[in-house]
Amino acid sequence: MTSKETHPIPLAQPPAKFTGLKLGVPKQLAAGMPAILSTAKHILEETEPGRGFKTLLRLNQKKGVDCPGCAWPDPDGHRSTIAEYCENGAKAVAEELDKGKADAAFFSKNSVYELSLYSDYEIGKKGRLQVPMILLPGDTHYSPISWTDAFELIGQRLRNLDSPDEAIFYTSGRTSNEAAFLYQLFVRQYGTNNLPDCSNMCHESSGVALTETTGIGKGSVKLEDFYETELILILGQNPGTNHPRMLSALQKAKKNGAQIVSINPLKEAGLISFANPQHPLEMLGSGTSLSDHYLQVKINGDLPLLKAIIKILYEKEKSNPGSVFDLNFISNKTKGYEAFIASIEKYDLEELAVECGISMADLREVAALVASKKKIIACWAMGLTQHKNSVITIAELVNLLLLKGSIAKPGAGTCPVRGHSNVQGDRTMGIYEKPSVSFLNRLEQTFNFKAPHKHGYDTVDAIKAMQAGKAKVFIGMGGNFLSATPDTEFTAEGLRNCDLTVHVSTKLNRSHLVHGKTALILPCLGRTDKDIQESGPQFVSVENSMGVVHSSEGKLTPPSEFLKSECSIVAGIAKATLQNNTTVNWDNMVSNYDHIRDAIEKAIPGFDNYNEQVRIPEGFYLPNCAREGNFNALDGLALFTVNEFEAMPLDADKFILMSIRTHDQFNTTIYGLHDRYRGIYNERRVLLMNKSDMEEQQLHEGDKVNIHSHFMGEIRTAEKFIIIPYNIPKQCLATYFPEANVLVPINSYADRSQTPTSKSVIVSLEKV
Ligand SMILES: Nc1nc2c(c(=O)[nH]1)N[C@H]1C(S)=C(S)[C@@H](COP(=O)(O)OP(=O)(O)OC[C@H]3O[C@@H](n4cnc5c(=O)[nH]c(N)nc54)[C@H](O)[C@@H]3O)O[C@H]1N2
Ligand SMILES: Nc1nc2c(c(=O)[nH]1)N[C@H]1C(S)=C(S)[C@@H](COP(=O)(O)OP(=O)(O)OC[C@H]3O[C@@H](n4cnc5c(=O)[nH]c(N)nc54)[C@H](O)[C@@H]3O)O[C@H]1N2
Ligand SMILES: [Mo]
Repeated sequence: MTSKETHPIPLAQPPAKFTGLKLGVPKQLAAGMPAILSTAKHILEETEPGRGFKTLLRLNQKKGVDCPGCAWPDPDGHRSTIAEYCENGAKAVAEELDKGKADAAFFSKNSVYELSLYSDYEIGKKGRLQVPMILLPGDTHYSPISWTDAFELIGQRLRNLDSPDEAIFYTSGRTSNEAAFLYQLFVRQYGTNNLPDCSNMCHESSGVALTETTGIGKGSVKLEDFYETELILILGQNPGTNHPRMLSALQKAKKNGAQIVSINPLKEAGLISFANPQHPLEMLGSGTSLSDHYLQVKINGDLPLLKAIIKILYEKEKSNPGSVFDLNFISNKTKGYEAFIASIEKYDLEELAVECGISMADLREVAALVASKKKIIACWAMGLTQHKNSVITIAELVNLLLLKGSIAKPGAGTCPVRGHSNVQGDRTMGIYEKPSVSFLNRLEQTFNFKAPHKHGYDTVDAIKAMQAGKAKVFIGMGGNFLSATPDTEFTAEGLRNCDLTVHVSTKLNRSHLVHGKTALILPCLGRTDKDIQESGPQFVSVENSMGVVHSSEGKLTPPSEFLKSECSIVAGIAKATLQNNTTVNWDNMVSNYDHIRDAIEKAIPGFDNYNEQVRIPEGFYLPNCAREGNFNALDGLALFTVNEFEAMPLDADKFILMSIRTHDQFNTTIYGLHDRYRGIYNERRVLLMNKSDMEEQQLHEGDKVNIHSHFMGEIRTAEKFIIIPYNIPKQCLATYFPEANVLVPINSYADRSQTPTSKSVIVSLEKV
């Protein structure tokens, strides 16, 4: 093996290499036949077809396996007899059933530096991890280690820290309720609340805004509400790619008479029309048209847009009180109305229209539609949550719903569409750096110990602590911390500073390659794998985007006999770390996951008779005060909030850049190189730009540019992107993450939620 001196430091960013762009035409229709072909291709190429198709048939079925893709709910009643899966769910399964093996021989052939030269797409194709691996100081290659030694090493390092607050325990959103509960219990028995998670980068802004206004950080709608609603607003979300099963719900809503308004800088195919692959006859036609109005808002123009609509509604309401607003609801169920209305008066409609980039005529049309409807659902995702002012934008959306009495009644409410399949459940289980006192009290009573009450680091603070040498051990329960987080090179410095980095993972990713002085990779079972413990086969449970908790059971033989479940890995680390200083019988918990669920029932409200209820095939709903309309966390009344809009003018040579997902990726996992719906093939290093901006900048299709981001006098650069003319508002740009993360400054995050501003990066371009 070569020594460290001859080996450069592994790369934190994928190499800036082009793969051969082919341009097509952006699509007007989502799913259809190409989706079916793409599903079959991924399953056939990446899995042994028997295993692949067998799993697809059980995906999202009652008592089946929860799709490791997104958190969109499954129908409570009838489920398609073919399968409740989508093209991208199939890709997620294919990824997990990868035929390859990243085994000890693979790691001995490839040094960590050599692996870092691969693209993220290539890294992801190296197969499932097989055995625990360790990288000691000075090593260039990972080598195998036994589970016992790995746990001992972690335990010893954690015990030797000056304070438990020098360790960070990250969670991604695939971790089951059972594993998440054990994990946070271990971390709190160890003595810290340093539990950052992917939610910090995702829907944190929604959680903050909804808790403040409706008393619960979750959405209020059920899937059935889509079938009786009159109007659906979809802001900052690309469901055709990221929540494809949502399109079936939108289609059903349309068939039942609902209208849809989409608010998005890009014309996304999945918001235009949809041919349901579950209904073969639809494949022949042009599909169901979805959006009745499409507002191509400027990036981060949603707050002025919402204010403009509210202002128009208020004008109508003033001339005929009660004709637009639900005055009964406002007076019985809310507070803060007067102050809110007073604040709206001072905005100038024309100025708001300019700021959001939508014509007065379009704003008036959409406002008239909103005025005429009583049951409205608002859906949103990352296009709303990843800006500096995200929390107030979402709070303004809640204001709009409150004015219309469109919350806590059938067919209406808030719908933040969650990302990872169990990100919501992980939070319910206590994966949170700022736990409430009541949560901690119940945990303490259940387990008879004193939990730390001081709040811990969220994702941004965790990175800063590592970079500053204040945190020394990083443990990741799933995820790809390096590539998912902002400011890639800064985060890399933080991880490299650590004495120990540990990743519990299914597949190789770049976070394993940019490592602490000692590094461990602990390979775990995935969703589709059979999990056998002392008492026999186990199932786990998850909570979807609408608060339904249900079971998920993998049935396939795991790809290696050495894999452990996340639950048993947590228990192994906990025992080695806490030794006798624990009130939990970890072996007993893991021997039968019913024991973990019994503990959850005692510690967390809403899980009465958990073991019984979780065995109901369709699962059960958790209580939701906003859905029930009692807003009890807020003295019974939902809150109108005053959200000031301040224009943030851009210099003429600057642009606002959003980093988004292609159709062929799941976050940092790159399934393929196409973005089919946007007509972009075989290339990820692209920059979508308005044609007239291109002319002004004297740029042409195919030109290559470096992107520089500008923040408080600091400049960061992402190299080599190909310009593509695209239908996008002026001064707005789009590219893909994780490549763009190097541009997102560590200190640029949403007020109050600290979510990195991945959708509003101020940049300039340099032709190369
Ligand atoms: N196949 C697949 N499924 C996934 C994922 C995946 O990567 N792949 N990721 C999962 C996760 S963790 C999440 S959080 C979700 C993400 O789901 P999305 O939020 O749909 O994902 P993004 O690609 O970030 O898309 C953001 C959308 O918002 C728009 N947008 C950007 N900025 C603005 C703005 O300022 N205003 C408005 N109105 N719109 C804006 C973009 O044009 C884009 O359509 O998907 C989940 N599901
Ligand atoms: N610029 C920019 N950055 C973003 C975003 C953006 O829109 N723009 N989106 C943000 C969002 S919404 C999110 S949620 C985060 C995502 O951040 P993360 O959740 O940290 O990232 P993922 O890419 O989902 O993690 C993928 C890795 O998880 C591991 N894995 C997969 N399945 C399992 C499993 O069952 N168990 C375990 N233990 N490991 C598993 C695999 O090793 C895989 O490599 O990224 C954020 N970063
Ligand atoms: Mo997410």
